[in-house]
Amino acid sequence: MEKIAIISDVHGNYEALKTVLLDIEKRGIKQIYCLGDVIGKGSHSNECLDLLKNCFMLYGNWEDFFNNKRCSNDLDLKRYELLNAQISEENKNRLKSLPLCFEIYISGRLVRMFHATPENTRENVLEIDRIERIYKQFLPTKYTGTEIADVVVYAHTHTQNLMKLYNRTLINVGSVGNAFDIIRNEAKDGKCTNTTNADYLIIAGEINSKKDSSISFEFISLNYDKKLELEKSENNLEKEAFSQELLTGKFRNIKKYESNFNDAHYDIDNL
Ligand SMILES: [Mn+2]
Repeated sequence: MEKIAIISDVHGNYEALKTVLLDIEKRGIKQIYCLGDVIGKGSHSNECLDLLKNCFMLYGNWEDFFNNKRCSNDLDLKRYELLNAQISEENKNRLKSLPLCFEIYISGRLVRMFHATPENTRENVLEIDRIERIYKQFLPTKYTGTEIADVVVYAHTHTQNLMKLYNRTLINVGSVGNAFDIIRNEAKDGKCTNTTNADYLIIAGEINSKKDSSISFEFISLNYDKKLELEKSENNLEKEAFSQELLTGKFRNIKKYESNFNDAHYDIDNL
């Protein structure tokens, strides 16, 4: 039985990433996959890219934003300029060649990984969405292979989740450096401690094997030094909003969970 680690949404949070990488190393896991959004929001985008030099990386919405300078307002432009000043030429070149999707067989299952959906890096799929919308996560697109996936591993919404659907498995690995809740229901929500940790996923099974055998998924949630990370966060345009997210686990544009939330999710920005 081999193990792989899947991380995502580091968002320039150096302390969180260091804590996660140390944990992965302690467990003797050699292979790490990163599902994108290494950069942006936090202050240490370049340092995080350096730490992930030997890690397989996919494209997230923040890499897409930076590569293609997708600025639609003043804040975007400032964010772009700050990243442009922080990121080394070598790392900029690396960001240009990231794939959107990755597929691997583990214990006979086709495991497909991407940042948000098999079609783009910025659409939000949440556990409260309609079932057919969630099911679309398994379907092939022009960016993927031609099969329906058995297991889909994605991220983008910064919250860990595992769901079995039509005998398939959908997993959100959560976020290493910017874990939070997009939605909260004050009457129903439990403790929020978990949403301020550094989160990632481990899969154990026969890697690169099409033969059916055992597979398991393990969520890891690690405490890390948030205060130190924030102390070292100079030159950050969004320090206040980012601090609030790190310390309280509340997304800056948090929505109250309403029954009609399904129709509003396209509006969420800053993920
Ligand atoms: Mn993100």
